[in-house]
Amino acid sequence: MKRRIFLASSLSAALSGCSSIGTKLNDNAAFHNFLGVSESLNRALLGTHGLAREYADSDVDATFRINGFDTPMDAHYSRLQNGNFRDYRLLIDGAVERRRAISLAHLNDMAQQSNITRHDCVEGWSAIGKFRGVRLADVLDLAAPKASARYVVLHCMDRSPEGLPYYESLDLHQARHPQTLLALALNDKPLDAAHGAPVRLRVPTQLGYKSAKWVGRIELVASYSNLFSGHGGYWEDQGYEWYAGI
Ligand SMILES: Nc1nc2c(c(=O)[nH]1)N[C@H]1C(S)=C(S)[C@@H](COP(=O)(O)O)O[C@H]1N2
Ligand SMILES: [Mo]
Repeated sequence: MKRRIFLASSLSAALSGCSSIGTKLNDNAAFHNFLGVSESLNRALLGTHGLAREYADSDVDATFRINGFDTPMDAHYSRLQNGNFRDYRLLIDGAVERRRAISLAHLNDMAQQSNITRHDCVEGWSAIGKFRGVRLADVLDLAAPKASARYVVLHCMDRSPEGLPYYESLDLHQARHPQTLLALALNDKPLDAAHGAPVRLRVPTQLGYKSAKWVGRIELVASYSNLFSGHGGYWEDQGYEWYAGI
């Protein structure tokens, strides 16, 4: 535990922030080595099958920092937001038996699950928040992934300053982890726009950048190598680790 905190703060010293380090990272072999060491250490210390620690209500941080790209401001997102997300549909497609387009009302009617967990950003800050939503596993069941499906790709509604869409991926094991949620609420309030309204991923066993905000589409794939730059996520395409376990 101590060692993990040390690693996180060393990372923060090495980095200036998620949104400004993309190009620097690719050239930085020392950083890559360091990240490799911290990855294997973290896996050795905590394993990949355990549960993230859950906290008490009294541990919840008063403010949950906002990080990453700006809230989408395009016509599509603005229209959804102005209509209180009544017209939002979570699309599930790719290697599934049943393509789905699921409304927010439907997601809110499904069995809800909460966890109070710590979000760890690779920049070296953490925040404890209470997330409520549906298990990603339950949502996947609605679409019935085919046997060929190995990864769950989350396509987001925001873009980087260069115009690249944000996306992330999990393998089916992480996607079906009992604490992995499609979160609809943070600290007992519906997600606000800056924290990813109306639906964000919350995966407390992995670093913050895996917890994709503003999720619009979930695609089941056999491999993510054909998507974007082929590394399974926006930050992964800039040189970050894909697994990113904590
Ligand atoms: N769609 C999208 N999801 C994202 C990001 C982003 O820029 N776009 N940033 C990631 C990073 S680096 C972090 S630390 C968290 C921040 O979530 P928060 O704003 O709720 O703290 O969202 C993650 N998910
Ligand atoms: Mo982050």
